[in-house]
Amino acid sequence: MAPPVATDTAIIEDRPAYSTKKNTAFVDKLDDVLEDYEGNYRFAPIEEAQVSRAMIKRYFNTMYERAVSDVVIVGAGSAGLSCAYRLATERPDLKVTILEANVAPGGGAWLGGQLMTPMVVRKPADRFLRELGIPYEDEGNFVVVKHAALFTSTILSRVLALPNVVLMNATAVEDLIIRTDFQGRQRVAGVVTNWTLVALNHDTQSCMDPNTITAPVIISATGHDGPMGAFSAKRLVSAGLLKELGNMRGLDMNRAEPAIVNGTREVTPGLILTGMELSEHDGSNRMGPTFGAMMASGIKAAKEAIRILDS
Ligand code: 48N
Repeated sequence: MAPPVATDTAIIEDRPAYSTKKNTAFVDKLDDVLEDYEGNYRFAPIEEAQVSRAMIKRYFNTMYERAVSDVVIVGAGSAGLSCAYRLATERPDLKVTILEANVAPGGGAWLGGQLMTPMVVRKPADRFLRELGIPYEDEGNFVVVKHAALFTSTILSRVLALPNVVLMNATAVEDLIIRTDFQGRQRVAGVVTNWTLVALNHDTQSCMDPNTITAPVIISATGHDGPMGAFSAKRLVSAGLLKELGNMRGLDMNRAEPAIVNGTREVTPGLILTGMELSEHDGSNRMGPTFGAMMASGIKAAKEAIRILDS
């Protein structure tokens, strides 16, 4: 059962003794609110504790409720977000939990290439842009979104608006939950998490233990670079579930993009790899500054997850 949560009115009733205002003052003053830009803008009054409790009760209720999820997506880059969008729209019954180590989700999709802003997407991945209502210029075999942030901010807003999706950013996956299933196979059954600032400082303190989220399917889209790139692929090696990493090969756009989309799969029971993390697992080529395979592989990962959950 979810823990009891205080309601905001309880705060007004148990106002600290030092407060000079009567309980009803705050409630009556609601009609004093004034959107005035001539020097008399007036907000509804608030207690600081109301702000704290409004955040705390929602955040920790979410942690409590998502301790068991249907699908966990590790990494909110273009592949992880595309996966979350397709999965959560196709299956509104699923509790989809996205874990993103950075405070800012989006991964490498805020810029195109070499810090330039336009984002190139090769056809047929432009269909996904049309589904999201993202405008682009058509260059024949590919399209160009005027700013990568237009794609990333749009898909982020769509994903976060979905009622069955939770995004926990500034939250790192530090390990995988790996169990032996009833067939004697090693199965990934969840993730081990910590706030990223803690995860990055384990060497400065002792025993800052992690938390867990269990789920029947984990989709890892942690990219090929960055402080924790290819996290799950590397963990499979150190956990003895993968002999060695394939290591991402040199750039070849025409080979790289179909390899990532077609190769997106359940690499070990319970764990799907997608996006550029897969290139490190399989040893496929990199594609550089073209993002269609990130969108399409994320969609493929969503379909794989649904196949696994429904099997
Ligand atoms: O954007 P990325 O890095 O990964 P993808 O696969 O979504 O997109 C990759 C794409 O941006 C490219 O690299 C392009 C196409 N270039 C290719 C090339 O040839 O260079 O997003 C991964 C996300 C990031 O936001 C990380 O912060 C996050 O995953 N992350 C984690 N989140 C939680 N726990 C972790 N352990 C973790 N590791 C990474």
